[in-house]
Amino acid sequence: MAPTLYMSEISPSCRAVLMAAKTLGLTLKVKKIDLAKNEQLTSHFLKQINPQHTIPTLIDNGFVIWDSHAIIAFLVGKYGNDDELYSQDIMERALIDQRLHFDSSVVNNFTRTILNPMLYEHFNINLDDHKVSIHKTYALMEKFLRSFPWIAGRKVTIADLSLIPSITSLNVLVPIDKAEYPNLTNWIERAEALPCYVENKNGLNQLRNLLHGKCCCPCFSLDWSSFCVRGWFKVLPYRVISEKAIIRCSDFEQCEYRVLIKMGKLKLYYAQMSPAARSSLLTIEALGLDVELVPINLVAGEHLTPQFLKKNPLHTVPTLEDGDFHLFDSHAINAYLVSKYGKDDSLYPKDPEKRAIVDQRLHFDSGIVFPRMGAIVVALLRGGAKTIEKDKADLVSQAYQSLETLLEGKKYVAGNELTIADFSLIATISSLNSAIVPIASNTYPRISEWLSRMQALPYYKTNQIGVDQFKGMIQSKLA
Ligand SMILES: N[C@@H](CCC(=O)N[C@@H](CS)C(=O)NCC(=O)O)C(=O)O
Repeated sequence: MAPTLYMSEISPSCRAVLMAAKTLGLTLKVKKIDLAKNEQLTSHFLKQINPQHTIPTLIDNGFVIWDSHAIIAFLVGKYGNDDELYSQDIMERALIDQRLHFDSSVVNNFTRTILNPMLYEHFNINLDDHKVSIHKTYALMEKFLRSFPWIAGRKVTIADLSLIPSITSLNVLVPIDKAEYPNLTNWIERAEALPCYVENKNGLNQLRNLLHGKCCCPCFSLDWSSFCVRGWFKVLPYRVISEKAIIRCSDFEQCEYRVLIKMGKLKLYYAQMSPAARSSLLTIEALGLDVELVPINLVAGEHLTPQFLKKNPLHTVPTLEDGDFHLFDSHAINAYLVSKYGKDDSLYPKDPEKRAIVDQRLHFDSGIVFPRMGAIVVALLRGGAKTIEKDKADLVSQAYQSLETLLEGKKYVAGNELTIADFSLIATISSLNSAIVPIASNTYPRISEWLSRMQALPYYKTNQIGVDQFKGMIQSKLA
């Protein structure tokens, strides 16, 4: 029986799944969900389909999975004929994963904070507030595409299929200038020539038409000044220097980057206080790996030095160095470490259904929980806020509610086995619990039990040390 996809063509994430299915030659039974009518919030949808009430959600022979990235990886694993779209090569896959989490945590946030409020919540958005962040995202894409025609190398991968709908939707809001972003423009043109692009085209046109009445960008004739400031999220500022650290070859026709990667001792650039870095520390401990830990002082700006930017243009910790291979994004790093150095696959199972659930939880952290925490931390640290805004705290509580539901009948977040999804989520959730929105055991009994279970791990201390530092920092900013 064909898998069922709950979707709306207007949503970039749903279009990504449609493009993947088309590429795989897979027919899906499509059930349209109208977000404007809150059809994702009916008790049937919440109880039977997806308690996190997001689309796309896929049901395949009784197996339910949501998050477009997790769905696409699952479909390729189950229905793909070879590893074309999602290479089995550990390094190639790590790069694809990194781009997927870039989509999840950076690009998709524009959907959540600009498009969805405009379309469904009737918020007036001043695009001027977001233009700098959007241009930084375009600039990063431009760098990613400097050496290769596709976003993770020479071939189309699921990272392209995820990013094409997100970026082309952003292009409707803030047009991409060919002179400023030639690589990005060429990539979009290449994407438009793909047979699967038809699955993006229809929804993109619908989005364009819908926004026509609501949007204030220069491609429409409406007046900017009629839109007031709204929107709680700002993408962390970043500067782009070079992608050389990841891809050393500028001529993709002549050279396979994997050949150029020399192996050496593993190094992790980290900050103990950083939840993302702590998830990698937990993974390293669980795998018993010998890794040189290099502390990066974020307050002193050590992540903004030219040397560090060469390793990671997004200047985030953690960043992994494995010989000449550099990888950022904790979720991608943790998956890479287990795939490459794990004695078995228990922390990141190879079984397609189990892996899809772990992937979905990883994207729940990178796309939902972590950015909600980030919005609060940025307001306190850089915005001069002295209190935690109620709207932002409520979003954290909503994420707790989702996690509480996800933990039903499970010891760990993705089932009864410990996985890297536990490491990502414990690092973020324990930080939130310590100083931002405390978790009451009577409201969230399952989360509380899971926290205790995680605290009992022999190597949990590495997280606790950072949580205590994080708590001290947050408390020092609160009035
Ligand atoms: N999705 C990324 C997020 C990493 C991240 O934002 N790290 C923060 C510390 S928690 C950071 O390095 N901030 C410094 C900056 O962005 O300049 C991951 O999982 O690694």
